[in-house]
Amino acid sequence: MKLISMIKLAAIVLIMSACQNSATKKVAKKPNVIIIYVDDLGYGDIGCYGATGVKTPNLDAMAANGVRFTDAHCGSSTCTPSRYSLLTGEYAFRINAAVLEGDAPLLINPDSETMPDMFKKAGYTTGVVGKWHLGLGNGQLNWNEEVKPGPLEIGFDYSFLVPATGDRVPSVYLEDYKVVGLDPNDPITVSYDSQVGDWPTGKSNPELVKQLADPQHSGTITNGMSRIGFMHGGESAIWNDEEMPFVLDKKAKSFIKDNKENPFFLYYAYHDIHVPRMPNEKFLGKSSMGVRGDAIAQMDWCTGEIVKYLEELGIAENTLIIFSSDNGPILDDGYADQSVELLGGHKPGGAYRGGKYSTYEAGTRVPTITYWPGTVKPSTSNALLSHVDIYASLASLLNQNLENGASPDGENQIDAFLGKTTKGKSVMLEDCYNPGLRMGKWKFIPATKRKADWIANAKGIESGMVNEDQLFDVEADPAEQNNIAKDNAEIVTEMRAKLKAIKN
Ligand code: NG6
Ligand code: CA
Repeated sequence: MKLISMIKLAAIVLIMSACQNSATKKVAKKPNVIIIYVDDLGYGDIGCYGATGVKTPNLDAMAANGVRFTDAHCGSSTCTPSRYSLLTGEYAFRINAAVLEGDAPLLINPDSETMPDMFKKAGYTTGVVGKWHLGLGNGQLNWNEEVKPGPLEIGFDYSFLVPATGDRVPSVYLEDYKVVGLDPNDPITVSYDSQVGDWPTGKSNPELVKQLADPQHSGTITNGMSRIGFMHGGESAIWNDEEMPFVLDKKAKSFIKDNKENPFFLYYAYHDIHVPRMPNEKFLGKSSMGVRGDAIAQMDWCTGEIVKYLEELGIAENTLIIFSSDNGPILDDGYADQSVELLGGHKPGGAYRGGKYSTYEAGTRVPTITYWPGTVKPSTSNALLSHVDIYASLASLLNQNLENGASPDGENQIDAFLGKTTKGKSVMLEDCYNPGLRMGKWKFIPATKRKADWIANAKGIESGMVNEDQLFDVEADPAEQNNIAKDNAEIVTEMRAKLKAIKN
């Protein structure tokens, strides 16, 4: 080869490797994203939001070094609808989503575009660890075969699930399509209608349970707790509630480790602090409020573990964590767990009224923190935000177009989520049993004749379902005590029209 062509060749090789380098650098810059979703954590339940009965040092540090939101809302005041809107960017009322039983079919249409689909298109590996509660299968679930469709059909590459809730059977983990630890000679049968097999229930053998339960939670006893629904078999697969946080922590960490070299999205959904609350002995007595407070301490520990692990792996500065909850607080949600949640003036819903199941503010206004060391500047933001916007906001962060009807109800609020602006949504739906609307400081809940069946009868739960229009100024009256609908007829008319427009 002539010298001149050798020089040309060397130059080409140099340019090519430079291009490759910058391509790899660009890939490495794609931030990992972890959504940590707590179950039933109220606005006032952690230290940085005013908790008094329990210490949450890990979350307080995260908030002090991230953005702490004071007016961010989950999609709905119950689990299934909130998670549906988080992962699809669509309000759950559009498909009539409600709290699902443990054998309900998959709620998200596998043909629709989802948040994990968006991440995959952007070149990410996607995983879900923890509580699912979005249904599995097509309606004829056989837990002894491959359980699908599920998360893997809606965009996740990996899944390790608590299939529904901690208080619903089957009390087994599902990894990808398979029940973990299942002995094929001891198959699982599940029913939500009537007793299956001969395992004791909370109704037949209340002397066997660790916590007494209401009639709905008096089905089959597994690991000393009666649950909703009946199951038999799969004994070797039954989870141990007290070990659950460690099991989930291990799975979340191994997913992170396996993907530390490439961009990943992890949806990490805790079982805590949902019922049954059975924290590990490591956390018993960590709060002054009984097991509900201890479960908060445990949840705080789990969060600290993830932050520390990212630091250990050297990827903390390339990882955005979004921390929040799927609905507001609830005290005894079926079990008499002897907690003294209100001791010492602890306010699970903070200054707000209502809680889980409710359209009042505490139903959906939940602790929300974004944390991305080196990128997100520490601040407090009063931007009005909804989790329904997270999908569209992350798509914008990754320069992904939303196509084929993706995220129909989501707005791009990425600047607000990253604390670059405190201007959030101008109008926000609280997609609860009786949907309400926020417009700036105004909160409107339309009159309804509908009764929230058992919720209306449940002690201490204010659903917000009343037979007259309600309008509150949540800035001046955060506890929604003064209904000023009658004095502000024009605002009521405007907000009613906006609510109707969203519904249509
Ligand atoms: C309700 C359960 C409640 C809880 C909830 C789901 C009764 C009386 N109550 O139906 O205990 O499991 O469903 O909670 O059965 S959520 O956080 O997943 O929405
Ligand atoms: Ca919940």
